[in-house]
Amino acid sequence: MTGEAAFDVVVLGEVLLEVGTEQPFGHGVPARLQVSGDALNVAACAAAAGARVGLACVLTDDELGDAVLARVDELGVSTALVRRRRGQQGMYLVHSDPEGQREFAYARSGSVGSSLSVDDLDLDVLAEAGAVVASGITCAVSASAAAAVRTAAGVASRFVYDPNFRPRLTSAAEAGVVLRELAARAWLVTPSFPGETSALLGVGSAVEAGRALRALGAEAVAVTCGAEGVQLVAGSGETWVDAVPAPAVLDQTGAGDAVVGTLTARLVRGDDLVTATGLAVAAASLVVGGRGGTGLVPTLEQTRAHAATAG
Ligand code: KDG
Repeated sequence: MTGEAAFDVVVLGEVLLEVGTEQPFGHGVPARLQVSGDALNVAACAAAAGARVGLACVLTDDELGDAVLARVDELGVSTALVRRRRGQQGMYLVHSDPEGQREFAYARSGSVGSSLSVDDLDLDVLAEAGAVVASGITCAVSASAAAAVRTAAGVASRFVYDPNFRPRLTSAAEAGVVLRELAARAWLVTPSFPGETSALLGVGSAVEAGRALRALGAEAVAVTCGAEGVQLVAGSGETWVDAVPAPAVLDQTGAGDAVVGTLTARLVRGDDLVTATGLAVAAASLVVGGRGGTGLVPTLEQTRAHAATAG
């Protein structure tokens, strides 16, 4: 190991084109094209929160891939770990969702992003990174991507796992098995309550979920409880962190990713768990004021100012 690591945070996953509408889908409905995907949303928020961030993903080797790559760069995320090859860019449709209730409609089966594999990873870079982040979505998109996540979890000094359960990509039973396996290697796990904690762990409270994941081996658990706050369960104790009221709620897409990205970045940059979580909930409460996963990515200055309003 020579000197400082290249990255504070490396995120693994698939970048997706996002087609967003404000009305139910239908022929002729005006749509907005954006670049998103949970990995990019996490990476963008981590970069905005002051971390040096790399995104390990696969993009197409055409003009569309060039445009997606330009957006990754524009969000302050390094493109050094991005691989390019022939294939189809994955996408999803989202109808702006203030309540956070809707399922995404995907066109990603066999996409270039889901072809991510261990061969695409630089294991030395992952081992040196301050933290490596992956999600249940990445585990669900293909066997090769799931293997890449397992390998990354094995080499990372701090592995962060966001279960991000998507019933259109996997079953609760399978996602639960993957969660249990990866929790055992995790520095931080970020399930959501009540959806993921009940479907994947079969527990009825956020604290029980945190305890169950700690018992499986996770060092710390941050159970996100939507607009209420975050339940932390860690070696240092069990702490509740209140959410910060959102100034505007247009679309909840990416709110959970904002928590994961901001929390991971601030922990790696040296904040304690409670302070980092306070900033993470503040960032998420600003993100819901934008449309799409990366429609509004607050700067660290904006996030700190917003967190301060919570008193
Ligand atoms: O967390 C938000 C993501 O779910 C959204 O950006 C779409 O990445 C996405 C996915 O694969 O569902």
